[in-house]
Amino acid sequence: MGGRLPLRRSPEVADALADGRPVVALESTIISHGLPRPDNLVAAREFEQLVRDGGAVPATVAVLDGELRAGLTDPELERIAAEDIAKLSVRDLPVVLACGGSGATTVAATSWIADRAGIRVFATGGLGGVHRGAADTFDESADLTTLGRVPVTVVSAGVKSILDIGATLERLETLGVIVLGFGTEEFPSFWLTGSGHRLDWRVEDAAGVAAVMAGRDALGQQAGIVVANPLPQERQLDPDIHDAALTQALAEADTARLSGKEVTPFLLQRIVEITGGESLRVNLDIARNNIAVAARIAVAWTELGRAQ
Ligand code: PSU
Ligand code: MN
Repeated sequence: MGGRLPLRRSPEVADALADGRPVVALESTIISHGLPRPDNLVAAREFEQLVRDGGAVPATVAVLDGELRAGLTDPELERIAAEDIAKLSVRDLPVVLACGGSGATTVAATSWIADRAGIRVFATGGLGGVHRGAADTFDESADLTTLGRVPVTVVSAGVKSILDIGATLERLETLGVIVLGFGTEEFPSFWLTGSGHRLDWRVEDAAGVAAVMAGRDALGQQAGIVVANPLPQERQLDPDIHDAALTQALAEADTARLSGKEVTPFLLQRIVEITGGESLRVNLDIARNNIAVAARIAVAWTELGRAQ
């Protein structure tokens, strides 16, 4: 048993991979459930353009009609940005393949598909992690366990302070996921430049990340690399606005007794509403910043391949 994997790369992505040119995977749950409509479609297009501006080929990842996809057309991006698209994590993939379904992919599912497609570098906004109160609820994103098993390099601005950042870093350590501060020793907390949590390792540039990727491969390690890329302090969300919005959104999620995959989208949406869109401006800035760095890493990675 075990049939052919229904995985389709766009022609442009397939050509780039065959020629050893840089490709950056982009996550789609940030489009479907992480950003409000209609800004999300504008953002999805802009994210692809930013990868191109950085000299790489964009591969937005999703599942459409029972097929894993890496690289979407514009009408397909519209489908991801539309209402009612499912949020798919890794364990959902076999089920949607079986029933011919469609959905946007989380960091976990995107990592899995990118790896199957032969793509090594991937950009997102923020990772999922260990939720506050996880000691009671066991709510920990499958992003963490999946990154422990898939050798992709994901550029993010850390995890949001809606999560338990210290516990998230402990879990990444246990799972063997490499965490590199990109020009920083402090793990960022998404909207904020810092979090108070120190990192063991700092790299200065894309070539430094590519060198760690090469070392990981040479060792035969399977875990992923988290590149923690903070916004500069002058572009972060105002910390007072941040703290107030966070407190309110967490209290509302508690009252609403949410669980499972609804929790993260609820918190993200409420924080945009509570901050009157200010968090959205910063969110988009973060995604752009991460995509630019991911493109540089993808370029450095292909240059390293050619040098060997
Ligand atoms: N954090 C963000 N923005 C996002 C997400 C997380 O700052 O859009 C999305 C990502 O797709 C991530 C997912 O993989 O939420 C994690 O969801 P969960 O906690 O249900 O695993
Ligand atoms: Mn969860």
